Amino acid sequence: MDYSSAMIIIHFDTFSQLALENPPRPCYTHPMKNRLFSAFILCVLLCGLCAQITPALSMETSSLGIDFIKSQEGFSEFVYWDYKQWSIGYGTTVGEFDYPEGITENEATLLLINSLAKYETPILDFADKYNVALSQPQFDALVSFTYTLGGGIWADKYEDFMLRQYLREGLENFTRAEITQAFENWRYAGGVELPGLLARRTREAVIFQSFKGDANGDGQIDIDDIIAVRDHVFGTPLLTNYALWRADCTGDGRVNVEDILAMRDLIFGA
Ligand SMILES: [Ca+2]
Repeated sequence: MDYSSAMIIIHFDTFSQLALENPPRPCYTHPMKNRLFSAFILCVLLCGLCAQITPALSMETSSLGIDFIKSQEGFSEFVYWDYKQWSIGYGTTVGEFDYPEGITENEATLLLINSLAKYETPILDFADKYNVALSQPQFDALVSFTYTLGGGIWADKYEDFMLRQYLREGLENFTRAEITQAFENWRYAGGVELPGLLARRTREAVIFQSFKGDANGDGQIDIDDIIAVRDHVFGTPLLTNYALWRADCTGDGRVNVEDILAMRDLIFGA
């Protein structure tokens, strides 16, 4: 919801109500007060406009995104050597001799959350610079991607890598297979292909290409998605995480019969 617009509407309604209850009285107002009031109103309007045209700058990794990174990193109570650096918890970089007593899972989650800004900011800077709009699943997938590669990957000197190129040129110009491949290209560490890293890239690509109605995440809305949501609604809840996000076709935060009807309308026409 655009709260800035709502606030302005509420303010105008309040002003209208006050005007009805208190008819204007002739009075003297110093010209400087008029100018200050005009400047104040202009600032309020400009702030509202800025809030509307820079939504990407306020994005944060969702709780689903944090859970995904945790699931991919795995938990380590003690410091360990992770390819190029010492890490602890859910892959948080630390010094070799930090946390000699180890950490709990809650402490590790806090360390992870506190470290996310350094991966989120380069993505947001890139998105802002090239006017790239990102959905929440797209942003989450890019944060997970960047978590393993470092924020420097979004620097201009790496402009030849495919995912970056696709984002700049518009994802609608590329196929689902091409976008998946753009993620899976980053499956090597030290020149060695790592199956675990490839699996993570594939999962990131599915999250990245999430859209409402495609419950099973295969890239299209069809009868299989309706069956998946039907089974979830009428049987044992089966859908979790981003599948639940995709199944929420109406976008009201719940998965129910209304989503099945919305998906039916998308498939067969309203
Ligand atoms: Ca589907």
